[in-house]
Amino acid sequence: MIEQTFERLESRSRERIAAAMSREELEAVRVDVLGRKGELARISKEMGSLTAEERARVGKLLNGAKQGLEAALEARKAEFDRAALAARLDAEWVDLTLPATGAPRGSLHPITIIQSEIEDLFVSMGFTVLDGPEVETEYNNFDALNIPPDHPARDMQDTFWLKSGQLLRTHTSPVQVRGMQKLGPPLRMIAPGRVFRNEEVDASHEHTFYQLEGMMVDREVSVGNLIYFMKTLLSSIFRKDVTVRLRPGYFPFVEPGFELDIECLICGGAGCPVCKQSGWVELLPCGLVQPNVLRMSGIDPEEWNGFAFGLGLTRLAMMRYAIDDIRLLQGGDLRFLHQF
Ligand code: FA5
Repeated sequence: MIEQTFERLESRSRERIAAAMSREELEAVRVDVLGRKGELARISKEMGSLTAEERARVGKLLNGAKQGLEAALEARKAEFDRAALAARLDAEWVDLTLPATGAPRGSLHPITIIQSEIEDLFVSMGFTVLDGPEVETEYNNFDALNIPPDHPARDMQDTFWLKSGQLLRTHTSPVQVRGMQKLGPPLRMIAPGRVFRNEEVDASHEHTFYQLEGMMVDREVSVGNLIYFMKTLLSSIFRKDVTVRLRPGYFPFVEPGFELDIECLICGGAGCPVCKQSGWVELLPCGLVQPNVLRMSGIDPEEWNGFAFGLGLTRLAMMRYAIDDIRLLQGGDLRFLHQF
């Protein structure tokens, strides 16, 4: 009986559909049963030899079987889809109630920390913070500081010259010149910034480093005033007594000029590569402003005088944090920088 043939075919196929464990196995069942060379197609081909009445009966059975099996295949496929989705949701599960991990936070560079501390201190004492360009004129960097062309003091600082005839400032002292012209007397200013020298790099020398210039112009400024401000600066940065020594220093723009050295805090004065085994670190050259320097910037030295200093900010950072190699400061190593 043809009906039984269909029934057997359908129930066998349904068993195979239920037993299929993957989309591939399911597809293989579909090809075997419903494909162009499948079992239903074979029956359909044989219908040509039937009578019209039989053909109508078999055709109906054929369509019924086809629709029933197609639905069973779709249902099984949907089961696979649901299982796949459930597995994916399980694997990609995210607990939205967990606290966020947050973006990694940066930290301030040690030189930035010290610079802003010194700025706050001097602002509290009535000083203005000035900025100057890193590309300077020869006049501001040298001439106006009483260092005329051919003066041997020009060789004290190896200069990077630009094709334009300008230069990369070798110190922050040109901002003194700009400050005197901009503010006029009396004035109190500081100017932190980056300076450049064509120098051999070692544990305590960089070609690019930071200084912080300071200047006060008023009536009857004394070396006593200068020493007071320098002491205040050092005790505020180190928050403890540090041993310093003052010795004569030569700079054409100050007279008298001093070198204020600090006992090396890396080795405690015993000698190391940072202090070049001397136990002392040159930190804070200073002095009373040379009258010519005032005059060249339009200030009458008969009426006004002043002091100036040029703090080695990079070296100060090294002393404060006991950093034993200047190259670490600009090396960009985050493991180093994250300590501050
Ligand atoms: C000057 O640059 C003067 N303009 C300072 C000054 C200003 C004197 C006002 C008087 C009045 P000097 O070349 O010594 O001076 O440099 C000042 C400080 O910068 C030094 O004491 C030192 O701490 C730092 N310094 C100098 N060269 C380097 C370098 N290559 N690397 C790191 N720090 C340096």
